[in-house]
Amino acid sequence: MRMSNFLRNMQRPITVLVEGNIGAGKSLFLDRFQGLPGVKVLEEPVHKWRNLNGINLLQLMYEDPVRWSLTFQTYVQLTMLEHHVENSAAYPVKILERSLFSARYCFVENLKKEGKMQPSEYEVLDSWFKYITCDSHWNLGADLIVYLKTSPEIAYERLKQRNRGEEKLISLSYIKDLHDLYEDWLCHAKFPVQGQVLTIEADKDASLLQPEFEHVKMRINQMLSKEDSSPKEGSLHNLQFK
Ligand code: TTP
Ligand code: MG
Repeated sequence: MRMSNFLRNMQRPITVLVEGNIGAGKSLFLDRFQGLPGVKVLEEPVHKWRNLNGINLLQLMYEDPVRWSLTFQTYVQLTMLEHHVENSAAYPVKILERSLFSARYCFVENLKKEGKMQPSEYEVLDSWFKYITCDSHWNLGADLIVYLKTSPEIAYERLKQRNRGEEKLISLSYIKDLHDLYEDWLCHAKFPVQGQVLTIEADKDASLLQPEFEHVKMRINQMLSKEDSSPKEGSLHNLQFK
């Protein structure tokens, strides 16, 4: 069997992407899934972006995006791919913070629009993206996209409060532009959408999102039950979150 066919035919766990603007509360929402049986939670690899053999690519990108955005987004694309394909055979459910898709449709798109990424750089990155995500290579789809939707002002307020050093240079208009691209992708389907979208109004405090969390668990349970009626090899039967 050719390698590409082998990879395409590999079983993929039920895959949930948690998406939303910077400061939307993705990490806090993801924390709720930690420790659930059969669930692999993969947080966004920001620590790698801040320390690649001692180099802080995130900092370089914010300080001088014209010079560093291609380098940074190339590394983001690699680390996101690592998460998508991480072998989690023991887990029937995998939950990712962000994805290859938001990196491409929101961040890279925005850098190009702002003129911070050259058309030549954008095309090279996009060629890699197309190669990676094209059906014949990896099985990278998703079953559910949980979109934590915030107003840009609230997301901006949160990131100011959390005070991550590299993000001091972020402006409200940058957050607004990212918000519009998220809306273009997940509400208006201006880019391909990989799975069902569940939108959660996330302006309220993260501590108040328990009902929404229960709803996501219920949706995952429904998907697991469907699988049990035609079980995939390696899937756990009767896995129900309580
Ligand atoms: P965020 O997605 O903002 O992660 P977060 O943990 O800050 O979000 P939340 O509060 O919702 O948990 O990503 C971290 C940083 O990386 C942020 O400054 C934005 C930046 N980034 C890019 O510049 N390009 C990209 O493609 C991605 C995915 C992130
Ligand atoms: Mg986070």
